[in-house]
Order: sequence, then C-alpha cells, then structure tokens
Amino acid sequence: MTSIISSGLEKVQHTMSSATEGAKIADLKKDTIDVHDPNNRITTDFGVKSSNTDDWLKASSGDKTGPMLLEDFVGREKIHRFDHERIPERVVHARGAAAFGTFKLYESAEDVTTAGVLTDTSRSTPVFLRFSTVLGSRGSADTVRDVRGFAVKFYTDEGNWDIVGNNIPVFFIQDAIKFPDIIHAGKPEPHNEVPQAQTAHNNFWDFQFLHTETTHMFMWTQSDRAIPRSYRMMQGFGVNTFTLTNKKGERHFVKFHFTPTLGVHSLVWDEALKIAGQDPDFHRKDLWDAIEAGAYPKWRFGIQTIPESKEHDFDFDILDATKVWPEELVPIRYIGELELNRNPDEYFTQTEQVAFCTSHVVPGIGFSDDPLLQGRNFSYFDTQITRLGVNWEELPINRPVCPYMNHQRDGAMRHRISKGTVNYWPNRFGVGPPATKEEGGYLEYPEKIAGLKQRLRSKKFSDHYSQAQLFYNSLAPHEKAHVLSALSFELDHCDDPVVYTRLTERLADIDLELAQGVAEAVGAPVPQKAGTPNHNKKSPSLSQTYYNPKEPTIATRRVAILVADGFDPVAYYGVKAALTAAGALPFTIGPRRLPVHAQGEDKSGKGVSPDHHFEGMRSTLFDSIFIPGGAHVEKLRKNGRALHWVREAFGHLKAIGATGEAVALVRDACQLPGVQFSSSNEVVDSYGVVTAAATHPQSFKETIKMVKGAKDFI
Ligand code: HDD
Repeated sequence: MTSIISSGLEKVQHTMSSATEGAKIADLKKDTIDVHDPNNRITTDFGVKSSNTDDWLKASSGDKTGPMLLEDFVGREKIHRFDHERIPERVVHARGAAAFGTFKLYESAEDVTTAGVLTDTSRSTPVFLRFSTVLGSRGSADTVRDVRGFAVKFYTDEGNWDIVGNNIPVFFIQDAIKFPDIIHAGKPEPHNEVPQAQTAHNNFWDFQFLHTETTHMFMWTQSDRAIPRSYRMMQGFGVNTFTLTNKKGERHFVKFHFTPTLGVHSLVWDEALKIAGQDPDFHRKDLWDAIEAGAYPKWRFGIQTIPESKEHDFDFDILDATKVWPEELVPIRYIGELELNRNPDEYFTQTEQVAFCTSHVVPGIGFSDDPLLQGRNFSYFDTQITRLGVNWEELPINRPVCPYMNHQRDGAMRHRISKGTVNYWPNRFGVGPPATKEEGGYLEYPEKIAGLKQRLRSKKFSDHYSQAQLFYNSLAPHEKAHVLSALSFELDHCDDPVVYTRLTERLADIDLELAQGVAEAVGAPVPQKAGTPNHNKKSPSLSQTYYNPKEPTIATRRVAILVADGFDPVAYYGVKAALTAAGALPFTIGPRRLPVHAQGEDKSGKGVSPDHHFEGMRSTLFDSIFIPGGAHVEKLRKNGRALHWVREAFGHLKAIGATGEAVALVRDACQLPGVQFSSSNEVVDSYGVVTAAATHPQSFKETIKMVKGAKDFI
C-alpha cells in the first residue's frame, strides 16, 4: 500500500517490538513465505519451476504464431487461478481494515469471571482487530455515514474469544429475526442497486419509521459518531449483553467497552463527503500509517457488570440491545488495555479471511438471553461457510494458538492431518475425550428456564423513545446541530413524501425543535407539538465531547504547512520541528514538488521539496494548516487553490496557524468579521485561528495546542 506519510517525511523505521511477536505471529510464520527472498523462482502450484509465464505455448511456424495449445499447464493454471480469485464479500461489513495487537490486563476481574484473559494480569494476549463499515461493498469509501464495525479476536490460552462489536453502543433492532429486513432496507435498493454505502434513500427511512425500536440507534447514526476522524479515535462496544461466571458459580451480566486514549473525534459532514471521493482509503491508510510510524493506537478496555439478582432493577430491559446501561447507573470498570502494533502481511489471507463469531467464547464468559445475541450466535458461524468453506476455522488467521482437536475431520479443503484410527467419541482407546472442568472444559451456566414457547418480546422492550431522548438531550449544542443537518441531508435524498413526512413526525417523539428544523429543511409539514413528552434527562458520557483527553494531544495529527518561494524559514522550520517533537505529522505543501526557496535563499540553494503540491492534495486530508510569514504570502494570495485551502480548512472548523504577513492572508481569505487577528507580537486565538503578527516561539506552541481538534469549541 502506498503510504501517505512516506514522501518527504522522516518516516520512523518500522521496528517490531518483541511484544508484538507474540504467539499468533509465531503461529502465522509457519504459513508465511517471503516474496522478496532473492532465491525465489516462479513455480507452478505443484512446485515445478516455470521457465516462461509471459507467452502461452503455441503451435508456430518460424516466427509466425499459430493457435494456442491447451497443453500449456503453466498458462492454464495461471488463468484458472485468476478466474477463481474472488470469494463472496461479507454480506454486511464488507469493507474493512485490520491490525494485530496485544491485550494486557492491569486489574484482575476474578470477582466476576474465571476467564484467564480477564483474570491473569501477567498475560499478554495477541489480538486481531478488524474495523469496517456496514453497508458498502468492499470497494466503497471509508468516510461514508455509517456504523463502524469493531471486531476483536483474542487468541487466548483457552481458545479464541471474539467480541464482534461496533463503534455505537446500541443496535437498530431487538430480535435477530429482523436483521435481514433492516439490512435489505439499508443496502442499495433492489431494482437498480442504488445508492452505494448510503442510508440516504427511501427504503432505509421507510424501515426506520415502521420500526420504532430503531429510533435510538438511528439518532446515533445521524450524530458525529457515524463519521469518525479515524478508526483510532472511536470507541468500541460489544453492544450485546454477555455474562461472566466466577469461581463460586455466580453470574453477572456484562457489557464490554473499548475507549480510545486519543479521544473520540469526528469529521464534519462536508469533509467526509469530499474525502469519500478524494481519498476513499482515508481510514485504512490512517490506521496503517500510524502503526508503521510506531504511533500505536490504544484503547482502555472496560466492563459494566450487573449481578444476576439485579437483572430487573432497571426501567429498561438489560437484555435489550437497543439500550445503553447509562454509566451513572452502571459505571465502567476499566481493567485492561488493547494496543494495535503490527500491520497485516497480506490483506486477503488475514483481513479478508478473518472470521468472527459471537459464539466464540472461552470458559468464564457466556451468553445472555438477549434475543439479538442468540440469533447472531447462529448467523456468524453460518455465513463463514458461504464465504470461506466449512473448514474456515483452520485458516491460519482463524485458528487458535492453544492446542485444538476434535473428531470433526473431513470437509472441503481440510488440510490438517489428524493421525489415528478413530474419529468418534467414545472409542475403544479412550483417546480424544472431552475435557473435565478441572482441565478447563467449557461449562454452560445452569440457568433455570421455565415457560411457554411463544414468539414475543419482554414488556420493557416496548419503550423505544426514552433512550433516544436521553441520547439527544446529552449532546453538546454543536453535536445537536450536526444531527439536524444529517437528518436534513438524509431525508432530502428521499423523494417519497410519505417517507420524509412520517419520519419528521417521528422526530417529534424525540425533540420538537429538531423535528421542526428537519421538517422545514426537507419540505414536510412542520409538527406543532411533541409526540412523546421529553423527560429532559441527560447522561454526559453519551456525548463524544466527554471523551476529549484531559491533556489534548496533537500526536498523529496531520498538519499542512503552506509555502511558496519566499517563505519565512524561521517560522517554517520552527513550527515543523515543534510539530514533529510533539508527535504530529507535518507535511509541506507548495506550488510544486520541485524545491521551493526560503526568503533570502538563492535559487541555486537546496530549498525545501514539498511533500505535495496544492493541486495534488486537499485541505480535507489534514487536521490543521499553518502558514509561515514571508514574501511568499503575495504569491499565495494570487493562487486560487492556496486560498481555497485556507477557506475550506476554516469552513471545516480546523485549527489554522499563521505568522507575520500570513495573518493578513488568512484574514482576507476567510473574510470573517467575528474572528480577531493578531496585529502585534501577541498571540491571538479566535475560533481556532491562531495568529501572531511577529514570528515568535509562543505562536508555535499555541498552534500546536489548537490542533487538538477545532470541533471541540465550535
Ligand atoms: Fe453482525 C458481520 C457487528 C448484529 C450477522 N457484524 C459483522 C461484523 C461486525 C458486526 C463488526 C464484521 C465482522 C468482521 O470484521 O468480519 N452485528 C454487529 C453488531 C451487531 C450485529 C455489533 C449487533 C449488536 N449481525 C447482527 C445480527 C446478525 C448479524 C443480528 C444476524 C442475525 N454480522 C452478521 C453476519 C456477518 C456480520 C451476516 C457478515 C460477515 C460475518 O458475519 O462474518 O453474519
């Protein structure tokens, strides 16, 4: 993959720490070949060296070619393998990116579970984490408005444990039987396969109206959560309610949480739309580059637990996947940390062939009666058979690192050889028996079940608006404004009046002002009164501003430094060095990639070779821009594309830094009466535009501080 941070940057050498060479990487090495080995020669799949793979064997006379011969096993094999290269893409979450990493526990949860991975603090458990979008095909864009998948495979000493989660803590539906309907409604419409990777169409919103249970989740998808800045800056949630069982046999209900140490940050919608075209691989490159640069993304791992005896103490059903467990009621206990520290070696055999299953649990961890989870436990296992074949668990990325055996031996593409004369249990030799409890055998919790066989949902499942209101009430004003714009965008793309009218009516069950704003925008009758009264309760942790790190960091943020011939070298080199020292990624952007010269520098001087030119990149792909002062400013003023960089960055709420002559450039480009600009030595920060008329070290520091994410203060 071409690295977007490579050119012009002193790229940090990719050195693998010994921690990353864990049990799983060692296991995969058994199946890895190095294509770059100079001793390699092309062979057929059956190992015979090929002397020519460029010309099909032909019947020829002299230098005149005749018909091609079927006899050519090299040619036939090459085309045959090509013809069968593709496998079915995932029916959902088709587009993804993944990385290896390590999970470390810093506090044992032995009071609630016996699982080694959650009790043994001396362990370092290898993980593989795949991020994804849900609705788009494999070739769709990264920055679409969508839920993001957050699927983690823990290769534990007791077998694989998968948390197949999302970056949003709730789900659209309560019962797995509805999954095909919601996905069909969200995917491209069946008659013309339009639109790709979008929920902005009639069918999706028709479904949302007809299923009140989706209200909470669709409010999340219309918030900034659905357009993350980076996979590294979003939360992960197990969503479903699982269970933990401790040594005493006591059971707790549990929800799993991953909280990113970089905070939770998003794009703005216009930016996301543009990036989808300008760099459809934006998120996967961001993840790849951060790991290559040694800036390993980290998440704190936490659990919310509820003892079995308190299952019914809440006014919502704790087994309902459309509900959060508000942190005020059930605090998160952070007990571990997950770090991603190694990129995959190959996309297909690792990121594409990895297969997650909610039913992959290890002793000490179990299921609840959450009806969404129960259905998922069937679906994941089943889908892998279509995608990968019946022996999918044997694939290198999927197999466990602990010993595994059973008497299921055959099936298509089985390659493991099990030696021995019996393939059943019990057998006359007594070999291959099930494990006892002492040997670590998985024991189901003896849950008492009594009841009638019926198709129903429990009573509390019918409250569909309380938490949708709770979520919306908890958002910061700018987050609410973004929800209004998002809904207005989505419903603008629905041309059936029934769809957008009914949906705006539904919004009145959440917030009247929101419903009115959206109705006005999309041309629906404006609701005059709230459908369901708002309870006005809030839960602060539902706003993503809650996760802003206490110490804002600029680490891994992309900063564009705009230059033309005649830039102020003191400001340029000073800011660049300060940014690098703070872990940011500075990029020089100029009118050309050939050298650009500093003020006072002779044209024959070495100059600075920009990483990109103004036409080659866009402001959307950076978190912030800085413009040093100097005579170059006059040239930038005459460059429409450079001015667009400044205006667009401001429009996308990005931090902008300028010194000296560049202050006036920013002022004129943005034409903003409300923004103050420095006219002296003093550093002025107004709306994220940080200016200092004179070049002075404080301005570098301030610029860096501001790049923490301008969205925090708009
Ligand atoms: Fe699912 C894939 C997350 C409900 C059926 N799902 C899939 C992936 C993620 C999720 C992250 C991609 C895994 C990967 O990277 O390979 N799904 C969720 C969450 C859900 C959820 C958080 C609600 C709590 N899913 C859900 C239901 C069903 C499915 C209710 C079916 C009854 N999901 C699937 C699937 C997929 C899948 C069809 C497609 C590819 C795969 O499983 O491996 O089986």
